[in-house]
Amino acid sequence: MKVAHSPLHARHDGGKELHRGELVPCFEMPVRADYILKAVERVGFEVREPRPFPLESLLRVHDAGFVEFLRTAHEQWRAAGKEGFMLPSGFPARALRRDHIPSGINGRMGYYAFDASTPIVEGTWEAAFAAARCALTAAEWVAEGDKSAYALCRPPGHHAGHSVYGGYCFLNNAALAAQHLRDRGFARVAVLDVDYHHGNGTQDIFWERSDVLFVSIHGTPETEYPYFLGYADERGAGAGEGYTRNFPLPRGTTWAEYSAALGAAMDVLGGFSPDALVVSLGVDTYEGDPISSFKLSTHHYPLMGQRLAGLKVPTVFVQEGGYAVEDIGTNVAGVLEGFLG
Ligand code: SP5
Ligand code: ZN
Repeated sequence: MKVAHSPLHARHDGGKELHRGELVPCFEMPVRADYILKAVERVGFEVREPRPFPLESLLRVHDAGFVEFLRTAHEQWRAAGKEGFMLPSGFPARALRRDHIPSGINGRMGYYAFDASTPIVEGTWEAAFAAARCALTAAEWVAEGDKSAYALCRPPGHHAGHSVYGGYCFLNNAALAAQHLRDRGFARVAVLDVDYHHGNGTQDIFWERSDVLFVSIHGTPETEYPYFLGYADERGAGAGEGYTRNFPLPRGTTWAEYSAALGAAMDVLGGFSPDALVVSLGVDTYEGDPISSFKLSTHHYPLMGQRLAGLKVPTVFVQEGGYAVEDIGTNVAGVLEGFLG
């Protein structure tokens, strides 16, 4: 399996996130990618740099003003005389919503962000754009005939919507891969999101579409991030009604319970008869994860990969979360090796 990876990911570093009322170093840190890279090299995968997809590629799933904000946010921050990482402190919540985009950097940031745990630093744009290119490149390899490919993306993407960022995500790498497969002729594309957190961004992007099925298995938003989306009754709208499916599970979920939900998700995927599959591969379902509470063990990840292979369609894996850094590589490589059989 080929792996798309860019060293530019390391430019997204040095920010802090608001966690339990305090600013702490980000759980989503560069060393995550280093561990994954080592693990995929150890099992013999070929690592390549992404192709130079242009900025316009991003506009297939993202709003132009949003992309322009991300590209220039830190410049605007510095032009306002500030330095270091940027975090928003005010948001257009329910009573304040009138869809005006403030010109000042703080209001602008709050307009596009949905949490205070996703700092922008000077190198964030470069890293996020490189990650998006990794996802597009992996999708392109599959369009060219590879049966599977892995995009080692960092920062992750599944929380980023059409015009919002949050949850450590800026550009939606998995959605870009899915859209690229559509654009390259795969008529029906399914996205399966196995990250511990609901993929609200991917859901947002494909909410009204019937050509891209979105299925997510995650910790229940009643208690888990992102809190406001990911409930079982969210099933898409308009032409997309029935083409979004959510499987929320309680804290403490074990492999037995997870495996049953995965079976139900696989049935939905099989019923769609996809021409290609994108897997939003977060391994924060791991028992050792510092911010999550499922109980999957390292030996369960190859079993997950094996199950996904059962769909027998070209598959693009896109890296999402996973914060138990020392085990992240083994767990990711486990899924990929299990898939290859
Ligand atoms: C891509 C991805 O996995 N993003 C996750 C973003 C989660 N951010 C906020 C997490 C809040 C976690 N609450 C911690 C409880 C610790 N026991
Ligand atoms: Zn996650």
